[in-house]
Amino acid sequence: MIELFGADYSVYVRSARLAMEEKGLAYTLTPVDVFAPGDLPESHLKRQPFGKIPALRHDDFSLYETIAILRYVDEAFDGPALQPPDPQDRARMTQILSILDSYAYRTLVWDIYVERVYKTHDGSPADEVKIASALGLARKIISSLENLANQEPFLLGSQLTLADCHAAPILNLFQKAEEGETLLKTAPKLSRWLEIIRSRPSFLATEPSQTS
Ligand SMILES: N[C@@H](CCC(=O)N[C@@H](CS)C(=O)NCC(=O)O)C(=O)O
Repeated sequence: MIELFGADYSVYVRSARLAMEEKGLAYTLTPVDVFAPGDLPESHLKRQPFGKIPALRHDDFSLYETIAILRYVDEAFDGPALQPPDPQDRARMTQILSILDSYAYRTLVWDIYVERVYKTHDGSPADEVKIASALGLARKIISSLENLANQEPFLLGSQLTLADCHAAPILNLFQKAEEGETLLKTAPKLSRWLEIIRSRPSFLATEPSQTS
């Protein structure tokens, strides 16, 4: 029995779900809304003391931190391997995961997508200063990922890996912002990859219930 705790709008939750979908695993998603007003339930803080999503339970084993969850999902279950056997390819995958966590999530999702698309839904103004200050780093992130992206169809070539699972939700949101759309036009390999990923059953099955 695999239970994931989190919300379908979360890019980190979607990364974990993409890996489970690609492995062909049955799991349940138990809703935890980290952005709901008020304190997070104690039960979630016991699972994830930092108050983030996702968290995973597999029988009596509990785990939090998305990269750990991604690796566990790949290594503990049957199904297609989501990590390359070659040490250099595996290092490349880990490098991409680290770039996504260290730089891309905050810059591309919070500083640009949330400001430009999510916050302005109800007519609130975007923080133009925040967006403008994020653009330099966004350019560096996109050009670095474009340089590291191998060849079609996936980021590391013929095998879909955890790097694809983690990059897809972040870059998918980023492209919805006009700045993201413009920047991704300068990255043909990433743009093509995003099209391929978006048409996969795993991506379609994890579409958030409220899309932007
Ligand atoms: N290091 C955590 C980060 C997860 C994360 O930041 N999740 C976001 C949702 S996409 C969250 O829970 N944010 C709530 C908050 O920052 O208060 C992981 O890898 O799982």
